[in-house]
Amino acid sequence: ASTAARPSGVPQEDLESFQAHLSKSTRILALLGAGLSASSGLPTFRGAGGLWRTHDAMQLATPEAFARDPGLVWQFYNYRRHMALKAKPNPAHYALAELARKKEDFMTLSQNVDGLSPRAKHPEDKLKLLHGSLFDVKCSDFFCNYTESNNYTDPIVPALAIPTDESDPTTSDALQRRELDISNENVSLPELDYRHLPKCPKCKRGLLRPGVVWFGEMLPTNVIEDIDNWMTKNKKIDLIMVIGTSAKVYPAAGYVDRARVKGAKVAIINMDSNDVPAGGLRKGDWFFEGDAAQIMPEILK
Ligand code: BV8
Repeated sequence: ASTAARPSGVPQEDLESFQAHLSKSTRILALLGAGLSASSGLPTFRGAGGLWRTHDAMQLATPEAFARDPGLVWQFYNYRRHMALKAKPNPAHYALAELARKKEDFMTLSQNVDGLSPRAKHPEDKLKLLHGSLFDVKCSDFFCNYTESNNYTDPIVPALAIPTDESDPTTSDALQRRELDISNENVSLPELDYRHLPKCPKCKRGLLRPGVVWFGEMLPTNVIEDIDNWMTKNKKIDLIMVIGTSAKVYPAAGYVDRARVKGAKVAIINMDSNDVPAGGLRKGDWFFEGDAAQIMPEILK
Protein backbone atom coordinates (compact mmCIF):
# COMPACT_ATOMS: atom_id res chain seq x y z
CA ALA A 1 0.00 0.00 0.00
CA SER A 2 1.37 3.42 -0.86
CA THR A 3 2.43 5.64 2.01
CA ALA A 4 0.58 8.69 0.66
CA ALA A 5 -2.26 8.62 3.18
CA ARG A 6 -5.36 10.80 2.93
CA PRO A 7 -7.16 12.66 5.73
CA SER A 8 -8.93 9.49 6.86
CA GLY A 9 -5.64 7.60 6.62
CA VAL A 10 -6.79 5.58 3.61
CA PRO A 11 -3.74 4.85 1.43
CA GLN A 12 -4.25 6.34 -2.05
CA GLU A 13 -3.35 3.14 -3.89
CA ASP A 14 -5.80 1.02 -1.90
CA LEU A 15 -8.50 3.63 -2.38
CA GLU A 16 -8.02 3.66 -6.13
CA SER A 17 -7.96 -0.12 -6.53
CA PHE A 18 -11.03 -0.48 -4.29
CA GLN A 19 -12.99 2.22 -6.13
CA ALA A 20 -12.06 0.72 -9.49
CA HIS A 21 -13.45 -2.63 -8.33
CA LEU A 22 -16.52 -1.03 -6.73
CA SER A 23 -17.45 0.83 -9.93
CA LYS A 24 -17.32 -2.46 -11.89
CA SER A 25 -19.20 -4.42 -9.19
CA THR A 26 -22.89 -5.17 -9.58
CA ARG A 27 -23.52 -7.87 -6.93
CA ILE A 28 -22.43 -6.46 -3.57
CA LEU A 29 -22.95 -7.53 0.06
CA ALA A 30 -22.25 -5.54 3.21
CA LEU A 31 -21.99 -7.27 6.62
CA LEU A 32 -22.44 -4.74 9.44
CA GLY A 33 -21.45 -4.94 13.10
CA ALA A 34 -21.51 -2.78 16.21
CA GLY A 35 -18.39 -0.87 15.11
CA LEU A 36 -20.49 0.91 12.47
CA SER A 37 -22.50 2.57 15.27
CA ALA A 38 -19.54 3.24 17.59
CA SER A 39 -19.22 6.82 16.29
CA SER A 40 -22.92 7.30 17.02
CA GLY A 41 -22.00 6.76 20.68
CA LEU A 42 -23.33 3.22 21.04
CA PRO A 43 -20.90 0.80 22.73
CA THR A 44 -19.66 -2.25 20.85
CA PHE A 45 -19.79 -5.73 22.34
CA ARG A 46 -16.27 -7.07 22.49
CA GLY A 47 -13.75 -4.30 21.92
CA ALA A 48 -12.69 -1.57 24.36
CA GLY A 49 -15.75 -0.24 26.20
CA GLY A 50 -17.58 -3.27 24.93
CA LEU A 51 -21.04 -3.96 26.30
CA TRP A 52 -20.35 -7.61 26.96
CA ARG A 53 -17.26 -6.66 28.97
CA THR A 54 -19.41 -4.95 31.59
CA HIS A 55 -22.20 -7.47 31.22
CA ASP A 56 -22.30 -11.21 30.92
CA ALA A 57 -23.94 -11.75 27.53
CA MET A 58 -24.89 -15.23 28.56
CA GLN A 59 -26.52 -13.74 31.66
CA LEU A 60 -28.59 -11.29 29.64
CA ALA A 61 -28.95 -12.19 25.95
CA THR A 62 -30.44 -15.69 26.19
CA PRO A 63 -33.98 -17.12 26.50
CA GLU A 64 -32.92 -18.79 29.77
CA ALA A 65 -31.93 -15.39 31.22
CA PHE A 66 -35.33 -13.97 30.28
CA ALA A 67 -37.15 -16.94 31.84
CA ARG A 68 -35.09 -16.61 35.03
CA ASP A 69 -35.15 -12.82 35.47
CA PRO A 70 -37.28 -11.02 32.85
CA GLY A 71 -37.02 -7.76 34.79
CA LEU A 72 -33.23 -7.69 34.59
CA VAL A 73 -33.20 -8.60 30.91
CA TRP A 74 -35.81 -5.92 30.22
CA GLN A 75 -33.71 -3.35 32.12
CA PHE A 76 -30.77 -4.20 29.85
CA TYR A 77 -32.78 -3.88 26.65
CA ASN A 78 -34.86 -0.92 27.73
CA TYR A 79 -31.64 0.93 28.52
CA ARG A 80 -30.21 0.10 25.08
CA ARG A 81 -33.45 1.23 23.42
CA HIS A 82 -33.18 4.50 25.31
CA MET A 83 -29.55 5.02 24.21
CA ALA A 84 -30.28 4.00 20.61
CA LEU A 85 -33.27 6.38 20.41
CA LYS A 86 -30.98 9.20 21.56
CA ALA A 87 -28.20 8.24 19.13
CA LYS A 88 -28.09 9.45 15.53
CA PRO A 89 -26.96 7.67 12.38
CA ASN A 90 -23.39 8.67 11.45
CA PRO A 91 -21.86 9.38 7.98
CA ALA A 92 -21.12 5.66 7.51
CA HIS A 93 -24.82 4.75 7.82
CA TYR A 94 -25.72 7.42 5.26
CA ALA A 95 -22.92 6.54 2.83
CA LEU A 96 -23.96 2.89 2.88
CA ALA A 97 -27.65 3.73 2.38
CA GLU A 98 -26.70 5.89 -0.60
CA LEU A 99 -24.67 3.10 -2.21
CA ALA A 100 -27.51 0.65 -1.60
CA ARG A 101 -29.83 3.01 -3.49
CA LYS A 102 -27.42 3.34 -6.42
CA LYS A 103 -26.51 -0.33 -6.83
CA GLU A 104 -29.41 -2.48 -7.92
CA ASP A 105 -28.14 -5.89 -6.81
CA PHE A 106 -27.01 -4.86 -3.32
CA MET A 107 -27.82 -6.39 0.06
CA THR A 108 -26.90 -5.29 3.57
CA LEU A 109 -26.74 -7.96 6.28
CA SER A 110 -26.81 -6.15 9.60
CA GLN A 111 -26.08 -7.71 13.00
CA ASN A 112 -27.00 -4.40 14.61
CA VAL A 113 -30.25 -4.07 16.53
CA ASP A 114 -29.92 -0.29 17.09
CA GLY A 115 -32.22 0.90 14.30
CA LEU A 116 -29.65 3.34 12.88
CA SER A 117 -29.47 1.93 9.33
CA PRO A 118 -33.27 2.20 8.87
CA ARG A 119 -33.10 5.76 10.27
CA ALA A 120 -30.39 6.59 7.70
CA LYS A 121 -33.00 5.79 5.02
CA HIS A 122 -31.29 2.56 3.96
CA PRO A 123 -33.61 1.01 1.31
CA GLU A 124 -35.72 -1.43 3.34
CA ASP A 125 -35.81 -4.20 0.72
CA LYS A 126 -32.01 -4.27 0.68
CA LEU A 127 -31.51 -4.33 4.48
CA LYS A 128 -31.71 -7.64 6.35
CA LEU A 129 -31.65 -7.44 10.16
CA LEU A 130 -30.01 -10.73 11.13
CA HIS A 131 -30.45 -10.26 14.89
CA GLY A 132 -33.76 -8.41 14.95
CA SER A 133 -34.25 -4.95 16.41
CA LEU A 134 -34.48 -3.23 19.80
CA PHE A 135 -37.63 -1.59 18.41
CA ASP A 136 -39.52 -4.81 17.78
CA VAL A 137 -41.23 -6.46 20.73
CA LYS A 138 -42.93 -9.84 20.58
CA CYS A 139 -44.88 -12.18 22.82
CA SER A 140 -42.68 -14.65 24.70
CA ASP A 141 -45.48 -17.21 24.85
CA PHE A 142 -44.57 -20.13 22.60
CA PHE A 143 -48.07 -20.40 21.12
CA CYS A 144 -48.60 -16.68 20.49
CA ASN A 145 -47.20 -14.92 17.47
CA TYR A 146 -47.91 -11.34 18.47
CA THR A 147 -45.26 -8.83 17.43
CA GLU A 148 -45.29 -5.05 17.31
CA SER A 149 -42.89 -2.37 16.22
CA ASN A 150 -42.42 -0.04 19.17
CA ASN A 151 -40.03 2.88 18.87
CA TYR A 152 -42.28 5.39 20.57
CA THR A 153 -42.35 4.45 24.24
CA ASP A 154 -39.24 5.23 26.25
CA PRO A 155 -39.24 3.56 28.80
CA ILE A 156 -41.36 0.80 27.40
CA VAL A 157 -43.22 0.59 30.72
CA PRO A 158 -43.04 3.01 33.69
CA ALA A 159 -41.35 0.45 35.98
CA LEU A 160 -38.36 0.40 33.61
CA ALA A 161 -37.73 4.15 33.88
CA ILE A 162 -34.05 4.96 33.34
CA PRO A 163 -32.22 6.53 36.33
CA THR A 164 -31.99 10.31 35.94
CA ASP A 165 -28.20 10.09 35.56
CA GLU A 166 -28.88 7.72 32.64
CA SER A 167 -26.57 5.17 34.24
CA ASP A 168 -26.89 1.63 32.96
CA PRO A 169 -28.74 -0.29 35.71
CA THR A 170 -27.37 -3.62 34.49
CA THR A 171 -23.58 -3.22 34.47
CA SER A 172 -21.88 -5.84 36.65
CA ASP A 173 -21.12 -3.33 39.43
CA ALA A 174 -24.67 -1.94 39.27
CA LEU A 175 -25.86 -5.51 39.67
CA GLN A 176 -23.58 -6.05 42.66
CA ARG A 177 -24.95 -2.88 44.27
CA ARG A 178 -28.46 -4.17 43.57
CA GLU A 179 -27.66 -7.49 45.25
CA LEU A 180 -26.15 -5.63 48.19
CA ASP A 181 -29.17 -3.32 48.49
CA ILE A 182 -31.56 -6.24 48.39
CA SER A 183 -29.53 -8.23 50.95
CA ASN A 184 -29.11 -5.19 53.23
CA GLU A 185 -32.80 -4.44 52.69
CA ASN A 186 -31.87 -0.80 53.03
CA VAL A 187 -33.88 0.05 49.93
CA SER A 188 -36.94 -1.71 48.68
CA LEU A 189 -36.06 -1.94 45.02
CA PRO A 190 -39.09 -1.96 42.77
CA GLU A 191 -38.90 -5.66 42.12
CA LEU A 192 -39.39 -5.90 38.37
CA ASP A 193 -41.69 -8.83 38.25
CA TYR A 194 -44.56 -9.98 36.11
CA ARG A 195 -46.89 -7.23 37.35
CA HIS A 196 -44.65 -4.41 36.15
CA LEU A 197 -43.43 -5.78 32.85
CA PRO A 198 -45.01 -5.31 29.39
CA LYS A 199 -47.62 -7.94 28.68
CA CYS A 200 -48.99 -9.31 25.43
CA PRO A 201 -52.17 -7.45 24.48
CA LYS A 202 -53.20 -10.35 22.26
CA CYS A 203 -52.97 -13.57 24.28
CA LYS A 204 -52.96 -11.76 27.66
CA ARG A 205 -50.77 -14.63 28.94
CA GLY A 206 -47.22 -14.00 27.83
CA LEU A 207 -44.79 -11.25 28.71
CA LEU A 208 -43.64 -9.16 25.78
CA ARG A 209 -39.91 -9.60 25.08
CA PRO A 210 -37.36 -7.68 23.00
CA GLY A 211 -37.61 -8.64 19.30
CA VAL A 212 -33.92 -9.55 19.10
CA VAL A 213 -32.24 -12.90 18.40
CA TRP A 214 -30.66 -14.25 21.61
CA PHE A 215 -27.76 -16.67 21.82
CA GLY A 216 -29.03 -20.16 21.12
CA GLU A 217 -31.93 -18.83 19.04
CA MET A 218 -32.34 -19.17 15.30
CA LEU A 219 -32.14 -16.13 13.09
CA PRO A 220 -35.50 -15.11 11.57
CA THR A 221 -36.34 -17.72 8.91
CA ASN A 222 -37.71 -15.16 6.42
CA VAL A 223 -34.45 -13.20 6.65
CA ILE A 224 -32.35 -16.34 6.13
CA GLU A 225 -34.48 -17.33 3.13
CA ASP A 226 -34.25 -13.88 1.53
CA ILE A 227 -30.47 -13.96 1.85
CA ASP A 228 -30.22 -17.54 0.57
CA ASN A 229 -32.33 -16.60 -2.45
CA TRP A 230 -30.14 -13.60 -3.14
CA MET A 231 -26.93 -15.64 -2.75
CA THR A 232 -27.96 -18.77 -4.61
CA LYS A 233 -28.73 -16.89 -7.82
CA ASN A 234 -26.19 -18.62 -10.00
CA LYS A 235 -24.32 -15.36 -10.41
CA LYS A 236 -21.03 -14.53 -8.81
CA ILE A 237 -20.75 -12.01 -6.01
CA ASP A 238 -18.32 -9.23 -6.77
CA LEU A 239 -17.66 -7.76 -3.31
CA ILE A 240 -18.47 -8.14 0.34
CA MET A 241 -17.70 -5.23 2.66
CA VAL A 242 -17.23 -6.32 6.29
CA ILE A 243 -17.79 -3.22 8.37
CA GLY A 244 -17.19 -2.82 12.12
CA THR A 245 -17.60 -6.43 13.13
CA SER A 246 -15.34 -8.82 15.02
CA ALA A 247 -16.95 -11.55 12.89
CA LYS A 248 -17.11 -13.91 15.84
CA VAL A 249 -20.87 -14.55 15.96
CA TYR A 250 -22.35 -17.24 13.76
CA PRO A 251 -24.19 -17.81 11.48
CA ALA A 252 -23.76 -14.06 10.64
CA ALA A 253 -19.97 -14.27 10.30
CA GLY A 254 -20.34 -17.26 7.99
CA TYR A 255 -21.62 -15.06 5.17
CA VAL A 256 -18.07 -13.82 4.51
CA ASP A 257 -16.87 -17.25 3.42
CA ARG A 258 -20.09 -17.93 1.56
CA ALA A 259 -19.48 -14.75 -0.44
CA ARG A 260 -15.85 -15.73 -1.08
CA VAL A 261 -17.00 -19.07 -2.47
CA LYS A 262 -19.11 -17.10 -4.97
CA GLY A 263 -16.03 -15.17 -6.09
CA ALA A 264 -16.33 -12.10 -3.85
CA LYS A 265 -13.35 -9.95 -2.98
CA VAL A 266 -13.42 -8.81 0.65
CA ALA A 267 -13.02 -5.24 1.94
CA ILE A 268 -12.73 -4.96 5.71
CA ILE A 269 -13.34 -1.66 7.49
CA ASN A 270 -12.32 -1.96 11.13
CA MET A 271 -10.72 0.08 13.90
CA ASP A 272 -8.58 -2.90 14.93
CA SER A 273 -6.23 -4.41 12.38
CA ASN A 274 -6.35 -7.73 14.25
CA ASP A 275 -10.05 -8.19 13.58
CA VAL A 276 -10.23 -10.13 10.36
CA PRO A 277 -12.82 -12.83 9.67
CA ALA A 278 -11.88 -16.49 9.96
CA GLY A 279 -9.68 -17.35 7.02
CA GLY A 280 -7.95 -13.97 7.20
CA LEU A 281 -7.24 -11.66 4.29
CA ARG A 282 -6.59 -13.05 0.82
CA LYS A 283 -4.46 -11.53 -1.95
CA GLY A 284 -6.37 -8.66 -3.52
CA ASP A 285 -8.59 -8.07 -0.48
CA TRP A 286 -8.60 -4.69 1.24
CA PHE A 287 -8.23 -3.74 4.89
CA PHE A 288 -9.11 -0.13 5.69
CA GLU A 289 -8.07 0.53 9.28
CA GLY A 290 -9.89 3.24 11.24
CA ASP A 291 -13.29 4.63 12.14
CA ALA A 292 -16.04 3.50 9.79
CA ALA A 293 -17.69 6.93 10.11
CA GLN A 294 -14.55 8.46 8.54
CA ILE A 295 -13.67 5.74 6.07
CA MET A 296 -17.03 4.77 4.57
CA PRO A 297 -17.90 8.21 3.08
CA GLU A 298 -14.36 8.37 1.67
CA ILE A 299 -14.18 4.97 -0.03
CA LEU A 300 -17.79 4.90 -1.28
CA LYS A 301 -17.82 8.29 -2.94
C1 BV8 B 1 -27.53 -19.96 16.92
C2 BV8 B 1 -28.74 -9.65 19.51
C3 BV8 B 1 -28.32 -22.13 17.13
C4 BV8 B 1 -28.97 -9.48 20.95
C5 BV8 B 1 -26.76 -11.05 19.20
C6 BV8 B 1 -20.89 -21.52 22.38
C7 BV8 B 1 -21.86 -21.25 23.33
C8 BV8 B 1 -23.11 -20.70 22.97
C9 BV8 B 1 -23.38 -20.43 21.62
C10 BV8 B 1 -22.39 -20.68 20.71
C11 BV8 B 1 -21.16 -21.23 21.06
N1 BV8 B 1 -20.42 -21.35 19.94
C12 BV8 B 1 -21.13 -20.91 18.87
C13 BV8 B 1 -22.34 -20.53 19.32
C14 BV8 B 1 -23.41 -20.00 18.52
C15 BV8 B 1 -23.54 -18.51 18.84
C16 BV8 B 1 -22.22 -17.81 18.57
O1 BV8 B 1 -21.86 -17.58 17.43
N2 BV8 B 1 -21.51 -17.46 19.67
C17 BV8 B 1 -20.23 -16.79 19.51
C18 BV8 B 1 -20.09 -15.70 20.56
C19 BV8 B 1 -19.14 -17.86 19.67
N3 BV8 B 1 -24.54 -18.02 17.91
C20 BV8 B 1 -25.83 -18.08 18.27
O2 BV8 B 1 -26.23 -18.47 19.36
C21 BV8 B 1 -26.80 -17.70 17.17
N4 BV8 B 1 -27.83 -18.70 17.11
O3 BV8 B 1 -26.43 -20.37 16.66
O4 BV8 B 1 -28.61 -20.75 17.07
C22 BV8 B 1 -29.50 -22.79 16.60
C23 BV8 B 1 -29.44 -23.36 15.33
C24 BV8 B 1 -30.54 -24.04 14.86
C25 BV8 B 1 -31.70 -24.13 15.63
C26 BV8 B 1 -31.76 -23.51 16.89
C27 BV8 B 1 -30.65 -22.82 17.37
C28 BV8 B 1 -27.49 -16.37 17.51
C29 BV8 B 1 -26.45 -15.28 17.52
C30 BV8 B 1 -27.15 -13.94 17.71
C31 BV8 B 1 -26.92 -13.48 19.14
N5 BV8 B 1 -27.47 -12.12 19.26
N6 BV8 B 1 -27.31 -9.85 19.32
C32 BV8 B 1 -28.32 -8.22 21.47
O5 BV8 B 1 -27.77 -7.43 20.68
O6 BV8 B 1 -28.38 -8.05 22.70
S1 BV8 B 1 -25.08 -11.15 18.91
C33 BV8 B 1 -24.26 -9.70 19.25
O7 BV8 B 1 -22.94 -9.88 18.71
C34 BV8 B 1 -24.76 -8.44 18.52
O8 BV8 B 1 -25.83 -8.67 17.64
C35 BV8 B 1 -23.56 -8.03 17.70
O9 BV8 B 1 -23.89 -7.37 16.57
C36 BV8 B 1 -23.00 -9.35 17.42
C37 BV8 B 1 -21.65 -9.39 16.77
O10 BV8 B 1 -20.81 -8.49 17.44
P1 BV8 B 1 -20.19 -7.31 16.52
O11 BV8 B 1 -21.31 -6.58 15.87
O12 BV8 B 1 -19.14 -7.89 15.65
O13 BV8 B 1 -19.59 -6.38 17.61
P2 BV8 B 1 -18.20 -6.58 18.36
O14 BV8 B 1 -18.22 -5.68 19.55
O15 BV8 B 1 -17.93 -8.04 18.55
O16 BV8 B 1 -17.13 -6.05 17.32
C38 BV8 B 1 -17.10 -4.67 17.00
C39 BV8 B 1 -16.04 -4.53 15.94
O17 BV8 B 1 -16.02 -3.19 15.50
C40 BV8 B 1 -14.65 -4.85 16.46
O18 BV8 B 1 -13.98 -5.62 15.47
C41 BV8 B 1 -14.00 -3.47 16.61
O19 BV8 B 1 -12.61 -3.52 16.32
C42 BV8 B 1 -14.70 -2.70 15.52
N7 BV8 B 1 -14.85 -1.26 15.77
C43 BV8 B 1 -15.02 -0.63 16.95
N8 BV8 B 1 -15.19 0.70 16.72
C44 BV8 B 1 -15.14 0.89 15.36
C45 BV8 B 1 -14.91 -0.36 14.75
N9 BV8 B 1 -14.81 -0.51 13.42
C46 BV8 B 1 -14.92 0.61 12.66
N10 BV8 B 1 -15.15 1.84 13.17
C47 BV8 B 1 -15.25 2.02 14.51
N11 BV8 B 1 -15.44 3.26 15.01
